[in-house]
Amino acid sequence: MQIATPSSSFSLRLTAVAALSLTAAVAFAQEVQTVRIAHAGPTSGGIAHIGKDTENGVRLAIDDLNAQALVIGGKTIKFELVAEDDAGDPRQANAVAQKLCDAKVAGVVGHLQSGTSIPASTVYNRCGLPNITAAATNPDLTKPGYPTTFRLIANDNALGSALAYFAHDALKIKTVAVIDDRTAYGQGLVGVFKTTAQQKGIQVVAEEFTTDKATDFMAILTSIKSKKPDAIFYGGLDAQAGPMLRQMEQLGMTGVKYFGGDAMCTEKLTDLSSQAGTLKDVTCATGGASVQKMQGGNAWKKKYDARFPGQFQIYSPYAYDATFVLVDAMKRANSVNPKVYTPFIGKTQYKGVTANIAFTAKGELTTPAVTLYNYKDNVRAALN
Ligand code: ABU
Repeated sequence: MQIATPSSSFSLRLTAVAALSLTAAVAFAQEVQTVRIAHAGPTSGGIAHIGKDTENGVRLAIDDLNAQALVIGGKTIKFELVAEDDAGDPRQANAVAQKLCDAKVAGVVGHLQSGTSIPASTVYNRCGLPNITAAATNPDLTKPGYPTTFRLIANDNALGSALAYFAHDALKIKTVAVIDDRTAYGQGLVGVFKTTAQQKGIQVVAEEFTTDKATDFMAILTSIKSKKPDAIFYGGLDAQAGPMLRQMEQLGMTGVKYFGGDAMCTEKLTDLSSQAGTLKDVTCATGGASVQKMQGGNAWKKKYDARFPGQFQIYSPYAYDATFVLVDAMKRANSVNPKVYTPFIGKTQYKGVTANIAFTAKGELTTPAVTLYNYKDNVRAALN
């Protein structure tokens, strides 16, 4: 039997203390902190398919981030999605924004529409919560220069003028009728298109409006038809553009060129128009590269399609990158506290799926891209 001498008992005690501290250190390193990132957008209503696609982008990013078991501020971070539906309604968006401020989430990807993003951005700025939109394109969003607001896509100045140049230079359009849906997006986009088109010598022969809830466009289309424009420019969503294209076909307006921005430039426009013959007259613009031309696009799309079959629309890769941009700033700040990490977002140099991402002082992309699409054989196809 071995008897412990005073010195061996001392060394046993030391070993026990060392083992205890090691256990504590391991426990400390493994302490898990849950960090909630929100997506806010319309996941109900007429463009729920676009809202869900965007939310899917955040969900996929959170899965990929959790697989990395990131350590920030000495803790292993488990990211969690908080999904909020603003129903595309500015008042509900304000309520959602206040709820997310009160819930102290770490960051927001959203909102999707300009009419919701603009008022919500003021709420987020008040509570110091960073918000990155992957979709809203009205230039007014970044005009206040809130340090909390960022946009990961080209804005309507780029989309509207690219479409006006294409209409004039490529399609030799001489006359156009414009229609907007009375939203911040629709009115803003039509405004940019109209100004640029007129500068190029295109004559605006009719100006009409509808709403983002309308389904019947026969009256305004009949009025426009009587003016015989070469083209119609629509500032609005695919939920209206689809039925409008179908009604144009019913009125014998096949051959009239039809232009619009990113919110109607979806894969679902084909179904929403019931594969109308007028679909072949559509040219629309989105604020980024096509997925096929994005630096990480093809591999990313494969992963997205495997996880969310048949749900891809437009903005999910931008929402995916927006989530990573928030977390990249957290990593550089070594903090998940919005007060600490928000200033790091402005200094982003992030190689994303969509592009190399960096922001201007106002929170716009430094090098935004624009892609034009048409619908060849009822399938959306990039022109550039
Ligand atoms: N940019 C398309 C989404 C609609 C919007 O900006 O309101």
